[in-house]
Amino acid sequence: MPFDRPRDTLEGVSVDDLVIVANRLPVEAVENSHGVVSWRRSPGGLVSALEPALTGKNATWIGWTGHYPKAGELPLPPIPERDDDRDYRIFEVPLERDDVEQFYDGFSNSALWPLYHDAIVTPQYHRHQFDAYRRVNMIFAQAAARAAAPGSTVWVQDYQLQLVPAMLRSLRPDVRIGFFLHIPFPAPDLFLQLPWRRPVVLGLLGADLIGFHTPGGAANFQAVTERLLGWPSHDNVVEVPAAHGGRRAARIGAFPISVDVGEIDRLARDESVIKRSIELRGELGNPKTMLLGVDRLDYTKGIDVRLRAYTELLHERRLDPGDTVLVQVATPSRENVDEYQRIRDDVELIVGRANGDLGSLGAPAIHYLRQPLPISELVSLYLAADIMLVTPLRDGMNLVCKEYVAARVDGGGALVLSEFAGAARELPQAWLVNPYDADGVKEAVVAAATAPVDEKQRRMRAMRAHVADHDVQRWAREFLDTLAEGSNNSVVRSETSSS
Ligand code: ADQ
Repeated sequence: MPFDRPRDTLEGVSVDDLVIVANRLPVEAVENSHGVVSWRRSPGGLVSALEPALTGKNATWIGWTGHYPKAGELPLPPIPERDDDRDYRIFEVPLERDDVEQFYDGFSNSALWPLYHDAIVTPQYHRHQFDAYRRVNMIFAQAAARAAAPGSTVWVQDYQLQLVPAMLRSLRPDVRIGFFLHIPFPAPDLFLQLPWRRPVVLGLLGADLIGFHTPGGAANFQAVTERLLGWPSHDNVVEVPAAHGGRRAARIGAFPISVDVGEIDRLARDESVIKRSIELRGELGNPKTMLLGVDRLDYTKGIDVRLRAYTELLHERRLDPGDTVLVQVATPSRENVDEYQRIRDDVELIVGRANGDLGSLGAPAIHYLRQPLPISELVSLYLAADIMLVTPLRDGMNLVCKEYVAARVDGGGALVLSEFAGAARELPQAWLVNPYDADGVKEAVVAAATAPVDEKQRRMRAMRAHVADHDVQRWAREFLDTLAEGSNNSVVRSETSSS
């Protein structure tokens, strides 16, 4: 019977070997006060999620440093292949300025990102940018093909690398390939706008397992494959014609990502973090109610939505300007893309107007920081905030709301959460809002601010129980276990297929 996978080549070979392929590496360059650049572990969920899976294995992480050579700048020092905190290898994919402009700022962040987020801003489709996307995806696929041991597992991450699974399969049919999409997969009618929809879907179907945050994303993808390719699919499996005849199974599943609950819990109980949270409230003038937003400065996050709602509530005196503060921390992001400059301007206009109209000397209505903060400072802010505002117009999951819940070891706090964040399915006890309904957002903020303490605690208890049981390490384990399980039955015999 024709099988696509030459299984005999796997015999006697360790299948534990794991290669992660992600746009970014798990290390970042930092410069000390003497101008000396070194590498340190990147903060962020993906690194904590995947490190337990990588540790103790013969493992490699392939990605880009986030820098490209600029005229007159000294080159960055080489990344140590291994160091004390890390027992897996790093394999750098160098990107040139043109790649960054066309593949990253261009096709990834000006076409795919807006399209996959419900076309909140108009996606820009340019042939030369897709050509760069294809070229850079091939560079990543070739790097993975070189780094993967025979029969090993390769796990490709996110929308920047959707062509890698099929490219890698053609280079290395012996490896097991997983793909996870960290952003939403849109409704079929939207996705089908994409001029290069077919290569993107075929690229993804090169994987043995394609993971999404929600069942809705998985269902959208399955509907697209049916409409576009007409290949049989059932029970979350698409039957893909295989290179050597017959069919192979590409499985589709929902794996909601989460946060490093253990680490956030540890920080939230740390004395210096607790002390800092008390200090922060003091610095804000010990208001009766403190509201908080923490986001990348991205137009999908609905930062403007919440700031407008809050400002109107102050104007209407439904919140007391003398006794309420809002802190918005927004980390700069993708600043070369026009739409990101526009959202920055919009947000800063709202903040400026609110403070001009409603603030007083030394007591602005909105405290706005456009900077990244260390996670310990974020946890202090989470502990200090009475109400967390998470109002994206669309979000694959949203980790900030789960970080807030994980940090509230005191059982306090209240979460206002957009229905259009993937996390809303798991946290129905939040005050859920439609971010397009300005009055609804205002109602929810007032309801969260005025709810009885026992109601807030009841809601928070339920959310904490869910998050405690579904941490990011569980997410990685479940994806990799599902990928491994499929290796024995991922071959569909041609005569049993239902085409
Ligand atoms: P993002 O769009 O980046 O992630 P999110 O899930 O909220 O969005 O994660 C942001 C992370 O950045 C959080 O861990 C947060 O703490 C951190 N962060 C935000 N502002 C910060 C600041 N000022 N300083 C320091 N850290 C800050 C994409 C998808 C999401 C999906 C994740 C993971 O868009 O939907 O949840 O990937 O799959």
